[in-house]
Amino acid sequence: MDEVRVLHIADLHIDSPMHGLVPYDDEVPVDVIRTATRTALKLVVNDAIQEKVQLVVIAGDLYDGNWRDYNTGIFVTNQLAELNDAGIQVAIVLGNHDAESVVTKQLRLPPNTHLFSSSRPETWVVNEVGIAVHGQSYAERATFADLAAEYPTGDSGLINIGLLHTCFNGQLGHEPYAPCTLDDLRSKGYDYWALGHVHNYAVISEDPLVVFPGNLQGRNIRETGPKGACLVTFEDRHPTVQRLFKDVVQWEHVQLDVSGVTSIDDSLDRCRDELLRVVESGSEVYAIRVEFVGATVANQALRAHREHLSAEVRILANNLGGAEVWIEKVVVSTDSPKGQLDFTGDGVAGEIGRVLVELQDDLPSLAGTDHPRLPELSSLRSQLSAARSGIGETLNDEELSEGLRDAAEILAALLGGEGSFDAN
Ligand SMILES: [Mn+2]
Repeated sequence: MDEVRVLHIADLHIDSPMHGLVPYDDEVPVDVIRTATRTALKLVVNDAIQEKVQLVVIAGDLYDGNWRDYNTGIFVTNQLAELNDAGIQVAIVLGNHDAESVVTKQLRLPPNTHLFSSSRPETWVVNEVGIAVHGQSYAERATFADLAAEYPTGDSGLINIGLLHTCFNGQLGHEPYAPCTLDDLRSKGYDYWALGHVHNYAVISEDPLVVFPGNLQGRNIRETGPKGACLVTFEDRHPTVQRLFKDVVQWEHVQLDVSGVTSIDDSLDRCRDELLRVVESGSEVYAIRVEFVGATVANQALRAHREHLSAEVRILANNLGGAEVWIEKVVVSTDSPKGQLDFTGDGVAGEIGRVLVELQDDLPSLAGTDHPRLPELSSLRSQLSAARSGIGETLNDEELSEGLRDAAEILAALLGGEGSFDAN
């Protein structure tokens, strides 16, 4: 049998919003970032045509949710039609984000595209290339059944591909949908399992080859690093996988260790060096969160001047040679050199400090409970919100926790005579 080439993609989330995209300056590549999920699909369709693959398999979450309007569907259908014109077949299963009950609008699919049923597992045979694709779509977003268990066993005369949107054994993160075990998958006798749902690239097993390609384009700070498709080449039914990086915007969470620095200036110098190192990885556009970590005497200054720091980092990021960079957020998670906050004093300040630390520690467990501190927390949240944003937006738990920590650090510095609040 000749070589057979299949392109495996998943979790495209076409037209998903890019979380927190704030255009703070004309230089921010807002349009590139906003349309990145679409551009990544266009690039991968071009690749499929260039690489002369015979089949493209899409393992769920092609869409991010119900289409806001028909434009989303028109775009995707046109891309499928380009593959059709090139003689490339396409197999699609629906996942939790684009389950049958979630995406209510529909457009006719081109003749090359097979969308799998959500009511039972199906086998679709691509006769021209001798491939059987086995799959089932999600009917509902919350699909907890072990779908793979009901898939048919493979046809020994064909290359068998299992197409499945699954959390696998549930230990890789992500919502616990359509769980399965490696034994389930192995028992079907397939040559390749094309999985989707987990947004990081992962090879679950070599024999049979079971792969999550990860998403095609990262969409938020939890989806970092290079993203892309998997090109699967079958020689005598034996598959090998090659990753093709197709993302347009690469997300990076830079944890910048500023241990030992003595000023904001020094911290910024270190930040510039680190950003330069990150943008050397070869992408053209980056979305970066900078988090300052480590124990430093500048801790209290960094916390007291968060907005100033954020502006300085954004200026640094705009002068990094070739790459275009959007700084998604600047986070201060530094500590004072002595480590633990010390509020052992009997006075009013000691009491306030202890309450601030306690509230911060309890914050994750406070949501929606009748914890005795809840009224104080609500009051603090609204006052900090007013002070911080000035535009009436309520701080979320993460921002509130940062605010409480800032207050405790600054109070500790005042009590301990750690220094002044000079930015430099
Ligand atoms: Mn999913």
